[in-house]
Amino acid sequence: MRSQVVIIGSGPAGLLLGQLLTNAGIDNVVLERSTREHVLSRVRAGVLEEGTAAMLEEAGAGQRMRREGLPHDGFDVAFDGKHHRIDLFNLTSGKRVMVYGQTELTHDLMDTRDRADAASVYEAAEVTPHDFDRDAPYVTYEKDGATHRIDCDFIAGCDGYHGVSRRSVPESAIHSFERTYPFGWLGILADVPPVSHELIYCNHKRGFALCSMRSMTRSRYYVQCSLDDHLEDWPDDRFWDEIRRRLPEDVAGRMTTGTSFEKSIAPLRSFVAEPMRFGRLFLAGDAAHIVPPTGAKGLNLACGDVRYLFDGLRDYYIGKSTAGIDAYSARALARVWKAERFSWWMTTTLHLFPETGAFGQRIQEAELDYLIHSRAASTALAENYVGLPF
Ligand code: RFL
Ligand code: PHB
Repeated sequence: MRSQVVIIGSGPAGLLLGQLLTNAGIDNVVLERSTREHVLSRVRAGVLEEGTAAMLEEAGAGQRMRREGLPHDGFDVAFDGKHHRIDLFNLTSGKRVMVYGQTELTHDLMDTRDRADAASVYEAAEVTPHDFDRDAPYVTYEKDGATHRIDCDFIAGCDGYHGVSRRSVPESAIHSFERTYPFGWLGILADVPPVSHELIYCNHKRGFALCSMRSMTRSRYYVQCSLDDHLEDWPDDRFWDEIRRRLPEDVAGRMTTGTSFEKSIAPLRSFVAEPMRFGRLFLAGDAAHIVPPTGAKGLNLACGDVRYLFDGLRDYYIGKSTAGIDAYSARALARVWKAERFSWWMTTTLHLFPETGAFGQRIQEAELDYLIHSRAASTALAENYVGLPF
């Protein structure tokens, strides 16, 4: 079999790239290790930048988001028992974000791909990219007891942090940068109305907390937890008690609690692999970089990579120019590092870091005080949160 582009991974990056290519008449196959149901069962991101929402529209998959997504013009930062609004809309001259779950976005892109009759192979085992340092790359995989081969022009590695694409590159050709954080996020989903119509990011001496949502009847809440914690340590009652202790009293007092139907612990990590192109293999999304979730940047950054990669591939096939694909890695990395900086900064400013001691705590207090009293500081936060331009 032959296809112009083989896409490894059916997450947001792979599906969005696939749809844009399909719409441009560039044929592509998506190879996914898991089942479609498994991909859709992962609860992850919730906040889309305007640029991400616009790309979903461009791909022809934006109808449900337009109907069901919640546009947000601001969010609250809470500390020292009080909360302060960051007015995204006014600080950025009219930009906002869209609260719409990654699960929904993935669902919409899968449905759009089905309608376009584009090829996806789920439960593709042992997916392996070959010869991407030469002119005729190909990808092999196992399915139903047989080995399959797809010859192609390019391979897009959109297979996440644990995928095969980055691991296929010789170690000497890749440079990785990493920071881990000494805590995790315990997150729950519950069918209770959100405590506030906007998100609340909360710094507290017991640790960070975040109030988010999926709809006006479904809440997504997080608390900073220890990396040694297990889900059994956190029955719902303990979760609700803990998050209420961390929130300002007026917020905690009006919080509706209920039975959670999803609960998970995620470690926090910053990671970048450079470069993002190796001959005819491109890395995009979590395959190339990870951010801690505090700035809501992971999914958005994956879509930013797809912007540059799709534009480059379109120029290659339709404009007969290699300029876009040649510039891909440098353009994507310039934006990636800014989002890495922002996510690291938001994580550092809002979480409890016991090892930084009293000095670290005073610096954090000064940072937050400056943030809410300086229009310049609030603007810098708002500008990064709504998303830097592509
Ligand atoms: P994905 O979504 O990980 O998709 C990769 C796909 O590749 C498949 N795969 C393979 N397929 C074939 N062969 C192999 N060898 C393969 N290995 C892997 C996988 O099964 C999967 O289907 O990467 P992508 O597309 O780059 O998308 C990135 C986003 O998913 C990620 O950045 C965000 O979810 C991060 N993230 C958040 N991002 C935000 O923008 N806002 C948020 O609020 C936010 N919250 C989060 C998050 C990530 C979390 N976790 C658990 C990592 C909250 C959490 C808890
Ligand atoms: C979420 O709703 O899951 C969410 C929102 C904002 C973040 C991280 C996660 O910064």
